[in-house]
Amino acid sequence: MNMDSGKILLLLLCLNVAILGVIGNPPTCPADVDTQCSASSEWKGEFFPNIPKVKYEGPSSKNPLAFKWYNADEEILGKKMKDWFRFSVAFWHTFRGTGGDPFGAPTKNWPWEDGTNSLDMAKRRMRANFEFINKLGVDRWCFHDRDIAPDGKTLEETNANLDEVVALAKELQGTKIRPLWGTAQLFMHPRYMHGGATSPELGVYAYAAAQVKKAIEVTHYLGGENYVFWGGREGYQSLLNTDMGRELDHMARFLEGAAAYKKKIGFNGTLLIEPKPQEPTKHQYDWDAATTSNFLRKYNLLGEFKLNIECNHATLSGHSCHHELETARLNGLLGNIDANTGDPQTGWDTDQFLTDIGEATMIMLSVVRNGGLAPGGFNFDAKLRRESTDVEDLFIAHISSMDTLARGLRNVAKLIEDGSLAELVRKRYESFDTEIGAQIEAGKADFEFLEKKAFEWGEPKVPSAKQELAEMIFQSAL
Ligand code: XUL
Ligand code: CO
Repeated sequence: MNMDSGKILLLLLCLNVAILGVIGNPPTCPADVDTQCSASSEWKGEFFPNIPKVKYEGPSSKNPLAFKWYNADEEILGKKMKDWFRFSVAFWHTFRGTGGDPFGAPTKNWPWEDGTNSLDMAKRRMRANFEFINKLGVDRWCFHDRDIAPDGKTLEETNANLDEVVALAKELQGTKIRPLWGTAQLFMHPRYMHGGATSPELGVYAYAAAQVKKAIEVTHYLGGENYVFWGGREGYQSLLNTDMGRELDHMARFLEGAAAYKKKIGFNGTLLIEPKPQEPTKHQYDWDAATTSNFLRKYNLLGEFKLNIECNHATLSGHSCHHELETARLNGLLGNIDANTGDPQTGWDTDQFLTDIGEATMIMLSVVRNGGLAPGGFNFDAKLRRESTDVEDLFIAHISSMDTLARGLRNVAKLIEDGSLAELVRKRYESFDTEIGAQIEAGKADFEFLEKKAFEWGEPKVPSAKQELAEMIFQSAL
């Protein structure tokens, strides 16, 4: 090739690139590649071009981007798997999680992010959210108002930003996808440093009410099925400067106000309170399921609210997730699960994806006893580890946890079919399946009567609890 033909070829190549740049295919955001997307808010390409729609391939599959145990339409215990779970993607972790921690900078450089919190960026992120949800094959998502749209200079401007992003979300949802729940973020902004509903400052209480009012409205507009209250800053740091009684009364009034407004606008979603013992406050008022149930009972709010049990919050309060689920269920309050898990060696809310099959089986025991969670479901309140930085890790994490919970459900079906665990429990209480047992359970055996029986029967024979046998039966189903 001589010099001239080389130059001509170079010219043709340049022309080709220039023409493609003008009229070529819409740009895509390639996964696992360092390039940044175009800055235009109108950018509508594929965010995850290397990830196909996730399918069920069965337990022998080695494909990390396929389900091995979660088979959405398969019926287990009389319900399709997708209806037992009603899985939801948490916008804040999946699309706002940066990998930053108190000791280090963000580690995630998602190709669609431009490093700003602009309205344009919020819209582009929303498009990524719905492509993710569609490819994962779930029908639900959860959000805080401030994750999805940036603060403005005034409350009016902030509401207008929210409306703009919500309008796009509504369009992208289509007919199938809807929020499992929405919520208001009443913990990031410095105005909420003493709490929202429990702030000693009246102006903050009013601001929080306005924010929740708006968040309920947009959740309703998007067809949301529930609305959550997580009171991250509704608690105290020191009782020396706190009027706890007054703060609890205020919190009850606030929740009453939300319940009244929900009815006023015809929102039929369930209102859910999400217990957590502490972090960020030293002591959060909604410590655990039992504390929150008692709060609802005291303030006559039992008919208006249910609970959203988060597994990592359960372990922080010194309980197992299963204990919290059973406490909520037995009070008729099991509404939703924030599916995640903590770390046994770490004492804070690590929000990890749940991958322990035993724990998943315990969780599903409660869910099956509850007859499912609808209109609640399983929200993945879980984030990638700081060190997991590939776009595909977002998919792998969700798939892995969905499979874990699916195995939990399949194991519960095995335990029920086998029947020996239920029989073991039945046998432990069979002394109450008698005439006198029935009298006691009906509240018809007074202490004089029982004393007579105790004298008559003498020292009772106490049988074994059979815990190890129960554990053996449980293990054999995993
Ligand atoms: C915080 C937490 C929240 C709630 C919603 O620990 O779990 O993300 O789920 O505000
Ligand atoms: Co949560």
